[in-house]
Amino acid sequence: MTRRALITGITGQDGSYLAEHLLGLGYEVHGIVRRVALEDPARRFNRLAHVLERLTIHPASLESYASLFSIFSRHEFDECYHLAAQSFVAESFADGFSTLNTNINGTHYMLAALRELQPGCRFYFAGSSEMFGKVAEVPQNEETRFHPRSPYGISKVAGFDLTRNYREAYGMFCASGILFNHESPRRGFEFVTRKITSTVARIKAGLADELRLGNLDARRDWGHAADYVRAMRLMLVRDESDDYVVATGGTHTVREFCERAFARAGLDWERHVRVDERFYRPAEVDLLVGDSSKARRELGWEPRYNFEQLVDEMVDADLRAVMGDKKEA
Ligand code: G4F
Repeated sequence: MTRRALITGITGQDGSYLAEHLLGLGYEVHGIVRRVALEDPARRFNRLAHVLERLTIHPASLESYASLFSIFSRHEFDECYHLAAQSFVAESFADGFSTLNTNINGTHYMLAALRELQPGCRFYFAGSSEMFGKVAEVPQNEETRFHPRSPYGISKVAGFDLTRNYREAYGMFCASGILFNHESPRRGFEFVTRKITSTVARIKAGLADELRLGNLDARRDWGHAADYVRAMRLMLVRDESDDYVVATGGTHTVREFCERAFARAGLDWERHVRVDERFYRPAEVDLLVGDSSKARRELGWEPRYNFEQLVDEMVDADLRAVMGDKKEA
């Protein structure tokens, strides 16, 4: 029987890779998007343009329990991937209230509506390494204590706790992935990796000369989003629900990302990168590196991309995009 999946956040980086992955496995894929997105399809669905005709899109808002209830009362799902969130950490410092409202209530509404109407639907929650924050140990695994350092991280800890509580209190199949940073050519421009690779391309094309960044010493465990969405599904096809760290286990500084990205385009990063205090955060998460041995052992998951392949793919894609734009201009 064809399995039917619902994805919140389907227009984002992870949502688009997950939709492709599930379609490739023969799933019927549905997505929730806000009504405003439907009014601007060319921009909002750009990551999904190649598969859009194969998807069923429902207008709904994570801020409205009634709109989610309405979808679950009309359509039955086998699996629900809850990816939608305000996911930019820096923005969560600027507007903590709306990050907490959207991320916590949105997750709670999803779980409550499922419990009411489809308690048998399997639920995936997009947890984050930001939950570890001021890390208690290195590397971090499923047992590591949470100490979030941003409103975003706090909202993800609450979502994680809600998800576990629905599993324990109501016996629902609820799993959380604790995903470390995952990037790709579809990453939003506000995140540091895409900010770097898109600016590298603009510098190479002569459209910009400098790149202003914050903390170059921050370290992240960067993987590829296409690898990480495979882990999400593997969590939902197990006999029992559980929580898993998904990470490469490798760590690099923002400086090292710059070095590799500029070199890929034949540029010297030190000639173009400037440190700008405006991009520092009130509280930083300095050393995130994940121990994903449980996911590798129990899910049979492992990443296919390494750090260098990830950076090169992102730079190459941005170079192609900028050169294409220049030709058209
Ligand atoms: O790319 P970032 O903005 O990602 P961050 O904060 O690690 O969060 C991402 O990964 C999380 C998983 O751990 C997700 F949960 C979250 O939703 C998001 O996807 O920043 C990475 C690092 C930070 O330490 C930041 O201080 O890069 C540093 N950085 C230095 N200069 C910068 C900049 N970050 C941004 N966005 N812009 C800068 O100019």
